[in-house]
Amino acid sequence: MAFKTFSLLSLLPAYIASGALAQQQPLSGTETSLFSQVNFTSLFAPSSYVDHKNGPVSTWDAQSWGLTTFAHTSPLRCFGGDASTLYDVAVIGAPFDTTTSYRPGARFGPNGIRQGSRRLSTERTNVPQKTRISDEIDVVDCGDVPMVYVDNKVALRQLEIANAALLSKTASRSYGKQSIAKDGKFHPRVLTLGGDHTITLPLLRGVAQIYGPVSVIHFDSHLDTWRPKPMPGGPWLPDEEVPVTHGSYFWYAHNEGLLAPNQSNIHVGIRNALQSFADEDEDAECGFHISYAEDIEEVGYKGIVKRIRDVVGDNPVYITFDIDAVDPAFAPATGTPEIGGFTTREIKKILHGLSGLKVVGADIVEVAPAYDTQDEITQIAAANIAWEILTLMAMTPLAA
Ligand SMILES: [Mn+2]
Repeated sequence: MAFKTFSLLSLLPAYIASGALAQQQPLSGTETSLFSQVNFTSLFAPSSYVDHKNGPVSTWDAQSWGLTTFAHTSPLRCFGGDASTLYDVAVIGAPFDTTTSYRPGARFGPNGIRQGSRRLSTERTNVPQKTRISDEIDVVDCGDVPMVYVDNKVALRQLEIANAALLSKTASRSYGKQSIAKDGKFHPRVLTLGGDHTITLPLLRGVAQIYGPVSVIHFDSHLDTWRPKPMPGGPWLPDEEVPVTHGSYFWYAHNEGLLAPNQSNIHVGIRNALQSFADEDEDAECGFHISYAEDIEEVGYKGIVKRIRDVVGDNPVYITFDIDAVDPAFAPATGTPEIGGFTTREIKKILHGLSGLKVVGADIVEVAPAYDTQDEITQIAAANIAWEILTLMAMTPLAA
């Protein structure tokens, strides 16, 4: 203790001599002199969003104004005044949770994940990946897609239309090459903050429209390929249609031809109880391999990464991440928690192992902030996972 005091004091003369203290003297006649000397309009003016192709675009700026966007990306009115601005990745929120089978609340997931991302920035370097997102791609936050909360069908269509509109735009970068898109052009990629897992169905429809069927890497503790059937909770009225839910959307995706053929899709982190082993057979019929949560002990993260890469090959990849893939100790705030999941450290290692894959789109879903701890542990985990996925997008352009 004494040693510390001594060493600090010994620095004081040099500190005073440097004039550092003098600069901290209170200003005399404060307000008057400040207002006459400082141009506050320029001092506090939002720094511009820099569109890679066209240069600065005047817009809001999260860093200056404290508006909470994902990882301090620039907020953009993607369907309004800024519709002509170019970007490479659009972050959107999908505030929807009315097909949840257990705990609702994921409609507040987009806000929660943005809140959890306040210490992240696309301008900071991802050290293990040796990548700074902002060096490679222009990322903006388009805010939340309006999704009505009184009619699931309408809400999901709203998301489908908004996603398709964003995907059909032209990306900021083109690399002087052909892209892997069906039309050979470079389109923005969309990273969606959910929302319950049903949102992946309309999102995949948009992706398939641009790229054709894609290999899905599905992080989850649940299969989500269940055949649509009346859900528990009471007798189903015989004349009512059975709606899509967050447990059946992949069954629809397979039936609509949105998933890459030849068993080139994979679940990672599965550990839920089944109705029967027939569930696994039906899952395989939807084109999926299963990597169980226990694999982290059996084959380690390297074994899981190898299995994923073997399954998806060179296909375009869509990553959909249910936060319940992570253990409830690290991510308790979710609709259907299952014990025995991954640690956040294991998840990072697995995601780092996916570098080089062509990630055409991604979502992170089932974050229900109302069940989170006061320290926002789930929201912070989800935000960091989304940031890792953005890094994967930054590392690998969609060039053919
Ligand atoms: Mn799940």
